[in-house]
This record gives sequence, structure tokens and C-alpha cells, in this order.
Amino acid sequence: MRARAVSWLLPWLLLAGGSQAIQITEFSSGITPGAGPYAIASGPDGNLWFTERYGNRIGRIAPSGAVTEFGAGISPGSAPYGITAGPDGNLWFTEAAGHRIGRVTPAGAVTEFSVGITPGAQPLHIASGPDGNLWFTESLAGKVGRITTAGVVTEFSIPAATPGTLNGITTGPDGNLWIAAGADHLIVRMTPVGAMTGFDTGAATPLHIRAGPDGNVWFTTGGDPPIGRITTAGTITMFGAGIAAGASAQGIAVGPDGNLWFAESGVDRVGRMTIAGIVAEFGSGITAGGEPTGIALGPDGNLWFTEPAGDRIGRLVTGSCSLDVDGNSAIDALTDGLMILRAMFGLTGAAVTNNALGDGATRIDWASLRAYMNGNCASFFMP
Ligand SMILES: [Ca+2]
Repeated sequence: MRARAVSWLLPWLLLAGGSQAIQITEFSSGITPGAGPYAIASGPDGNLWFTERYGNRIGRIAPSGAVTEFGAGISPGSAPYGITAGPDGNLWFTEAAGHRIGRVTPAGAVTEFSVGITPGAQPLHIASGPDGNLWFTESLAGKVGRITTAGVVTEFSIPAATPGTLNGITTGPDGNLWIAAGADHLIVRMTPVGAMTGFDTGAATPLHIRAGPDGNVWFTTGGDPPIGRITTAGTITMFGAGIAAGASAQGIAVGPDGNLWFAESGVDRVGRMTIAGIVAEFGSGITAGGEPTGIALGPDGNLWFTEPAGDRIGRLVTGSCSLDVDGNSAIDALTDGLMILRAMFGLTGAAVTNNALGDGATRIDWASLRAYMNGNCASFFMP
């Protein structure tokens, strides 16, 4: 009888739960003022890792928002810049002013590598390659570097590159490296053995670059139009509709919803764009002047972004609302449905959860259930 009563309610709940609630939260506790968090990447340890460009450290932020900073082993004045997870279970980062590559273990132990890197090369962005190595741009040297997880560096010259033009790098869906050569107005496709092809972007100056969810490669320009798409055959399309003037699009990532998400440092927003080019921008919850720059999909299914000018890290919940409120990977009327029903009747605490948690539930008390529903399903359950 009870099962039937809950069953008729669920279709309504499904409809009610369809609304999307984008929620942004900022974290600053534990980040040294002036640190300038810049790039951010998801680590293999369930945390996110970010560079502190001016703080000369690497930061780690847990999905709970707890920050730990690591500075030991990083030479003074190194200016950590790009960061990515390596295939070896460590994080790898560039030192833009130290002209080195750094490796940090999930425990925070840093090793620096400089042998084989052109003096003054200014390494900027770094990506995990299709070949088990790390690849990075050397902005001032006009080269792309490859470093093995053992620290052996090989450099490849980009013939067209003028000093200061190489920015982002990513592994494309085609198993090649894709490189943003900003002031040269080029996207360079490079095979893992160093064969290069350049594609003219016209007036656009490619900055950050990421493989998209659609088999293409997407990039930001920092200018106007802010977003570009390049097919693996080299056909380029630019997108600007719906993006605020002066957005200065920076980091770009693929969200849990299959959309592209990008940081807009000029207008303190995060933008969302479908692969068809439909844009929405979100600024509520971002402190003015923070200048969102780096962005990554976290291990918790949320998007995380840096605010270099505000010394903050932001978390954006895309609002994917699942009725699996107890988090056991199953939507069930007699557990999830019953608890939602009890909460809607105004019950709280154990009166919600008693005899209603599913086997293997990961949210096992009212506080975590309430936080999940309020954060993801646009509900407003009180304590
Ligand atoms: Ca469940």
C-alpha cells in the first residue's frame, strides 16, 4: 500500500526535479593572499590541484573545499603556471619563470626538471599526451617540449612560432597534440613523433585549448570572438553569440553535462556552451574582480575554477538533479522516494531517514541528504 502511494508521486517528483540549479561557491580559506591561483586540474587522488603563480606553490583543494599548499622543492621565483595529471599518478606543472617542469606527488613531494629545456623557454601549458608522456609549450623558445615520466626532455621546434606565441596544448580525439599559437593566429596539430601541420585562425589568437565531447577540438582566444572549434581535419568555426562583450575567455573544460564550460576573466563569469553554440553565462556567486581563469571537471562531478585576482577557488554545481538522493546509484521509491516525500511533509533528521536508506547509501543522514537536494535539485529544505 505504501509502495503504491509513493509510486504515483514519483512521476511528479521527476518533473519537479528537472529544473537546473547552477550553484557557485567560492573557497579562500587556506589560500595565501597574493598567491594567484592560475591553472587547475583534477588529480588521481580525488582532489583538485592548482598552480599558485605568484605564491610559488602548488595548491590542493578537496571537494569539501579544504586547501593545502605545497612549496617545498619549488625554487624561488619559479611562477608555477600550467598543471595536469600525468599517467604516473602524479601531477605535472610548468614553471613559467623558472623555465623548468615540476612533478608533485599526491603527498606533495616536488621534483624539478630542467635538463634539456632551452634556457629562458618560458614553459606555459602542459598536457598529458597520447603516448604516455607529458607535453608542454615553450612560449619564448617557440618549441613544444616532451617530458617522459622519468624526466627526460625532448624539444620540437615549431617553424612558424614567433617568441611569446605558444599557449595551450591538449591531446585531441585523434591521438595528436593540438597547440594554440596565439599571436601567430595558428592552431598546430602535431603527431606524437613531431610532425606538424598549422591551421590559420584568421584574426583569432588561440589561448587555451581542449578536446571537446564531440570529436572536435575547442579553444578560447581571450578576445572576440571568444570561442573557436577546429575539426581534426582543420576546419575552424568561431563562436561569439551570447557571450558578454569583454568576456576574455580563458580556460575551457568539458562539463559533466556534455557541454563546454569556460572561464570569463573579463566579466567574472563562467560560460556554458553546447556543442551547437548555445551559450549561457553564470556570475552569481563570483566575487567581482576575481578574474576566473583556469577551469577543470573535478572528481566530484562539479566544475572547479580559479580566481587569480581574488585568491579564491570556485566550485560550480551544474545542477544535474538525480532522484537517487541517498547516493547508492539506484532510484527507488521505497528509499529515495519515501525520504523525499517525508522531507516535503516537513519532517527532518532521523524522521526522514529511519528505515528508508537504501543498501549502500552514501548520504546517510538528513544533513547530507538536505545539502544534496538543496544544492542540486533547487529545493529549499530547512535544517
Ligand atoms: Ca538511491
